Amino acid sequence: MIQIIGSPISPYVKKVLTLLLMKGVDFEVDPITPFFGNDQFTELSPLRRIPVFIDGNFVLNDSTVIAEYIEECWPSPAALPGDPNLRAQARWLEEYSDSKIGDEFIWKSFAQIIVAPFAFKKEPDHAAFEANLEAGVADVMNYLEKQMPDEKFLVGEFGLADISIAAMFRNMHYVKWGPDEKRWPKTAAWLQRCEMQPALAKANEWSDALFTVKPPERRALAEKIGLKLTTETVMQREARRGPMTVIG
Ligand SMILES: N[C@@H](CCC(=O)N[C@@H](CS)C(=O)NCC(=O)O)C(=O)O
Repeated sequence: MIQIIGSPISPYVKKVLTLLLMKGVDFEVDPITPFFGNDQFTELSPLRRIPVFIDGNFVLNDSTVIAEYIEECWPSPAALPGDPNLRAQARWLEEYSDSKIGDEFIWKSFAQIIVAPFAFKKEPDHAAFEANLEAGVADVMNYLEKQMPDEKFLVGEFGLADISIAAMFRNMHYVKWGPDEKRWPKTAAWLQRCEMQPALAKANEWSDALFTVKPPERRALAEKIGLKLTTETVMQREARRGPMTVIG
């Protein structure tokens, strides 16, 4: 049985869960927040980041590496286009999402407002968050609006580029921000279409439910909402910074 370590609230975990759901692959989840991982988590994830993919003794890190592996093992339905140019474009959009959108939506927004106060007892800087909505976040939105098609999805059928980027928007929803339909109409419409796709809708449903409780209670809630859990967890109670942590 495939195991995924990481809470569905993380957009990088959500990317992987959405792909597995879309391809009908069975999996179990250990829904931890990376800052609450124990020593075994460090063994499995040297950067102390989620997601981690485990299949027996085979362990993979990084959502992009995991997504490529999933695509190669379970090619249907395809998450990347067949045409090499379109495939490369989809990969670029995934990379833009993982790096630039992750920086603006996750580190400067979600992590500052939600994660830092809970995990590291650090007061959120609301002024910096608000200022960044008109700086880094608006830059991302202006770029995305130029990439958006009038209908359907970013690179043809619903796939990895859409999943990676749409997952990031859910974390902005948790800090009570959404795309202005007048300013970025194509992006707002595309996001609605993505969130109606069954696999992403299911992953968002799990994430929304888990977001209503604090990390220590998430495992119990995950079981109630129908996530298959791993028998063991790599969670501990005290928060720790990882080698890549940029908050706290
Ligand atoms: N490039 C990585 C990024 C993963 C990542 O940053 N995950 C966050 C959770 S949203 C994390 O584990 N952060 C912990 C840290 O950086 O200390 C991927 O695609 O998997």
